[in-house]
Amino acid sequence: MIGRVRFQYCKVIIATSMVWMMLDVFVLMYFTDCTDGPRCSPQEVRVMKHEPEKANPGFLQKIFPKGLLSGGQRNGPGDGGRAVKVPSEREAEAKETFKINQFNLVASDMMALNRTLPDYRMEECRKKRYPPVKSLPKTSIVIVFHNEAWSTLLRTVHSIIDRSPNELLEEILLVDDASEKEHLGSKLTDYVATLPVPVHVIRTGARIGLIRARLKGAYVAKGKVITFLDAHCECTEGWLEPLLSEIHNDRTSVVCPIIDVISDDTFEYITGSDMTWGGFNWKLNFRWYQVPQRELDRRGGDRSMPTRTPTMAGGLFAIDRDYFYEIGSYDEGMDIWGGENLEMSFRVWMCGGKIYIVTCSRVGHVFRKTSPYSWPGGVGRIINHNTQRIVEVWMDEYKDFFYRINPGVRATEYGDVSSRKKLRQKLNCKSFRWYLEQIYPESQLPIDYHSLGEVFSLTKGKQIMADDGLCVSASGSETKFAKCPSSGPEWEFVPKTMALRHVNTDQCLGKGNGVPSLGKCDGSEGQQWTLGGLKES
Ligand code: UD2
Ligand code: MN
Repeated sequence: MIGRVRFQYCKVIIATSMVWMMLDVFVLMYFTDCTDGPRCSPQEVRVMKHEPEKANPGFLQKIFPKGLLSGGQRNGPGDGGRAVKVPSEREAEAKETFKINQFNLVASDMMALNRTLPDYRMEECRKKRYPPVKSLPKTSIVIVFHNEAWSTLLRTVHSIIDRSPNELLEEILLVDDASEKEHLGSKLTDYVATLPVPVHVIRTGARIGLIRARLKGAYVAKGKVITFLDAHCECTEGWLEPLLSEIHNDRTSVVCPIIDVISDDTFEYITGSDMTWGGFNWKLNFRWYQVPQRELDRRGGDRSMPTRTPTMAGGLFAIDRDYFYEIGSYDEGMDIWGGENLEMSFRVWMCGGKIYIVTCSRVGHVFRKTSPYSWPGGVGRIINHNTQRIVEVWMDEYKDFFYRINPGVRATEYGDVSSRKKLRQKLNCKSFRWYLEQIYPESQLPIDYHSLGEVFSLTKGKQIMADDGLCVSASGSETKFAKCPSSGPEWEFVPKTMALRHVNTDQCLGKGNGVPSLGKCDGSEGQQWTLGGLKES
């Protein structure tokens, strides 16, 4: 599907500038590869010695005095987290190559692999004192990738090495999920061998998808903690200590950094809100929502305290290695991409763990609008397969609600889930209702409801709920969607005519297109609604 791009290698010699001499750092030459003729952009690691560095741990820290790396003083493209301006003569090329990875490859290739970023932490975080490095657990970092670009992958690796106390890094494990790019072959293995931290490349052989690829990485990980990252991230100053320190305090905590946005267009580093947490909608899509007041109160208004989050985005988190296995690692029956984050979120909460967003830890991620790679068997089939595995194992009676809202999902086979059900039993996990009531009461999954047709539900509070927190509200002779609860009790079901009557205006709800209509109650078929749903408790 994706147009193959021919990668030729060429070499660019970059000499560092006088500024660097004045800064008393080495003047070095560095050889890098780039993709083809006119695109031989300086994809260098600036001021980096090109020699095997294994014997010299922490050399980046020595070269870059503290504060220099994080201060954004350099002035190359993208330094300081700034947007990259692609020169006009390369705009066409940038547009053309965007489809390879679904981000601006030209911009990424223009930036140093170790571009500088400011320290984005809030004041309170910078003041925090964590346990000394030697008492914190070491971590293995697992990064899985399929056809990742050289510059984004290696920038992820460099940002880890540059901005973590290297004593805390057991190793970095790069799991190659059957990539078909030449730059990810022996060139990658050779390159990472020069880095000052052990970096290993693991090959899955065949395309197994991100979930099973992560399991492969986890399997060989030696660190007491496993930290998972996507292959297009940038870690910022102080990102690791707060994560490890939470796990050190409580090994059943699964911790995520704040995920900042690296623009897919300019690679500008844009900080995300610390007031956001993870949820999901009726289709079981992961969604970011505003942290509710209840959770702010629990933290006594201290925004530097970790936020308890109902779900995690999935790509970036750390977990105690033994706990990862105790709690059921991942569902190996899941394919390629999707759903594993909700599966793990439900499982961790329901089976006794916790999930936090650690607001003192920030990692940037290139969010893409569409997926760049192939989906063997089709996107729909894969997502439906994975989603059903969540629904069947974890959602109890809410499964009926889910299938009624998403009838199409059922058409896909989902394989055998008996071992996952057994796991749930063995771990003595709580019910999905418990999870909704105790962990995610803000969820838009109606806790008590009757379902209306396939799309709406009538709640006990006499509201008609649709997806994503919207309620049907009357406005004159029409209806509109408004944030729930829209206003007081609005709708009641009239069993005799099977109508939904708008209490204040004495009109009835008709089955319009998309947004329902409102009209004089006439008992017609277009105003008849069937109620189904859960038994009332
Ligand atoms: C999000 C997560 C991602 C994962 C996904 C749901 C973040 C920032 N990202 O989507 O980690 O949880 O939701 O499954 O929270 N990959 C493979 N093999 C494949 C497909 C993907 O190795 O067959 C790699 C890919 O190269 C990348 C990682 O898996 O490094 C995540 O994939 P993505 O970046 O397409 O996922 P994303 O960020 O859209
Ligand atoms: Mn990603």
